[in-house]
Amino acid sequence: MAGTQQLSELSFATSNENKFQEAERILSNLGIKLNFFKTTLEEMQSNNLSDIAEQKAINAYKLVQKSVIIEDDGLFIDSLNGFPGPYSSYVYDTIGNNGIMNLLADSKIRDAKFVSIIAYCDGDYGVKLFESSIPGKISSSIEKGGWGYDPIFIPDGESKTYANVYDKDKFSHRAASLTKFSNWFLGKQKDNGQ
Ligand code: ITT
Repeated sequence: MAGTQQLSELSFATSNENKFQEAERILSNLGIKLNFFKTTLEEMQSNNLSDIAEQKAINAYKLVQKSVIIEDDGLFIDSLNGFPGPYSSYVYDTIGNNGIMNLLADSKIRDAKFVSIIAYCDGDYGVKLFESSIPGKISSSIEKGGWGYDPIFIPDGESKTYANVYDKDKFSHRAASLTKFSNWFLGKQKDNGQ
């Protein structure tokens, strides 16, 4: 349609609606329309987030059969030698934020980082990974609001957790990896004349 800018389109395969909603908002501001492909993807057991993300993207492409992204995240806590890291989803579903608080009860050192890997896959290109991480701290108590680990993760430079910061989408681990991805993806589309 004349005068209407066409958004580039692709799917995000995830079981996690919160992840999708944030990613949809972030990417629409960058000119990409994201479709929700709701599914629980098979995840390999590995200590390496990149390996998990790569395999997840291949599994997602088999299902979606079109350009697709997945995201794999991990909360890495320094004093726990990086735990829960690649096991963040399982740990959240089992011991949750209360369990993390208990593990850190005697710990003054509460440094942590949140890592996001976006993995893109299509039939021609194969898989490409985009990784970002945000340093921060585990709070001394569980705040109200947000989802997942939001109530216990304070990004550096902020006094509140992700659950209560003013605009998480502006600087989150997800925003950073999606920005890297969109730069590459929109450039690739331009090169292909789309
Ligand atoms: P998928 O279907 O996309 O795999 P998932 O929730 O299992 O969804 P991950 O394995 O990537 O996703 O997630 C690791 C854990 O970290 C999981 O418990 C998430 O809820 C949590 N998490 C990821 N990003 C978060 C964020 O921005 N804020 C709070 N918690 C987050």
